[in-house]
Amino acid sequence: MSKIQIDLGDITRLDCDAIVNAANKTLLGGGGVDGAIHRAAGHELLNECRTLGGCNTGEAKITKGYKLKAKYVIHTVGPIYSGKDSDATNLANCYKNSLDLAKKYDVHSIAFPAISTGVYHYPLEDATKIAIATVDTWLKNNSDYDMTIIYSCFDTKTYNMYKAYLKL
Ligand code: AR6
Repeated sequence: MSKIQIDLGDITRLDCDAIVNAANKTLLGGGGVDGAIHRAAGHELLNECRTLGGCNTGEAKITKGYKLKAKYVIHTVGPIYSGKDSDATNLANCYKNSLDLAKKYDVHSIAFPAISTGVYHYPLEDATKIAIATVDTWLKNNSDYDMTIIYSCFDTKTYNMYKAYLKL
């Protein structure tokens, strides 16, 4: 059994097993959702991130959630939009690898921000379609696993885009 939800607002306030961070390759913090997560989780998150040795585009690493309600933060690095075919593959890998890692840690509810659609300039509509298709495929391939997906949208434009494509 799985459920898909959309939430409008700040991902750091969500009460779920894991929230996903749209990080950069250093995993040492930044602006956007990355900055918000580091601020809300506290400095211990940065200390743990320092031990991880960074992360390649499309891959994912996990830490504890510290002061967040979420038990874990899954850090993934989206592509900086370039218009190449590899952008779509890399973005899809962010969602797939985050979900694989989540399952390994017995996570049953996970919130995703709209990875790469901020500072990394991935066109929102294309990114939304990739996110939804990749998550749907993962849920189908893991149909014996109970996973709730929350698409965390920080603005109404993103929220409405997800709403249109999810047909909720
Ligand atoms: N909760 C949910 N979504 C948020 C929040 C929040 N608190 N804050 C922003 N967003 P971005 P990227 C949305 O730029 O494009 C960082 O500096 C935002 O409105 O955070 O993957 C990293 O360190 C947008 O819809 O991530 C990297 O250097 C979405 O999250 C770089 O930015 C993603 O925007 C990553 O860029």
